[in-house]
Amino acid sequence: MGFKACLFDLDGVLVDTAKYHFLAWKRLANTLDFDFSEEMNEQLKGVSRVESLRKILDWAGLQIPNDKQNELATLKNSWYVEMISGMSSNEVLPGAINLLEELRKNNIKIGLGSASKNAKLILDQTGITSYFDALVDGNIVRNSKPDPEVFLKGAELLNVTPSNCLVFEDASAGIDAAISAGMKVVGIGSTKDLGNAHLLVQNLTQINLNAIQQLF
Ligand code: B16
Ligand code: MG
Repeated sequence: MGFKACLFDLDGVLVDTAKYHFLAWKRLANTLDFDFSEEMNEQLKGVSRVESLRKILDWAGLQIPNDKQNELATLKNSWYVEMISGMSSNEVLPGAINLLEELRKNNIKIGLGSASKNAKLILDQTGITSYFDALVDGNIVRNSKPDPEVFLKGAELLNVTPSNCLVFEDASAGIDAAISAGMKVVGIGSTKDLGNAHLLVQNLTQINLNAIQQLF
């Protein structure tokens, strides 16, 4: 009984890909004569690609048919993929490797629960794929966070009961998803939007197995 598995969100928890999403969305917005800000980018954390585009078009007051929307999302993704293809192990966020190592040494299962369809490329580029026993990403799930599907699927693939899982998340929708899944959740980042988490830390250097076990 008790703690058996960890499920990690990717962007904002293990790597900082938000800066690449920002550059690619800004470039796309500029082609539409719209200026995309860092504040807007913050609101796209954990939100899927299509939903992100819809929000941007909304902010810009633009109505664009669905087939053209797909074209725009594909164009943004091509710029984004170009940037993340240059990522390396230096871009793994502080504390991540130590924690993954500690979990593995203690036979805790490790899964990924990300909205990104590019998750596998990012894990491969940064050299951390082999830590994971299961990968659940935007190619597998139908319902975006705050729906619990991404984490429930992770628990299922790891063969662990949801109540024995701990999620690491930087987005409020992801924290709500973890809670709906019946899991414990550690929020990563500022206290502002993450108040529902069972524990809040600034980054993964501030957490270890001992602190995790006290949540169960
Ligand atoms: P892609 P996460 C999310 O990653 C990002 O936070 C979000 O900004 C992005 O729109 C989403 O992935 C989809 O990414 O365009 O690569 O499919 O935080 O869920 O790991
Ligand atoms: Mg995230």
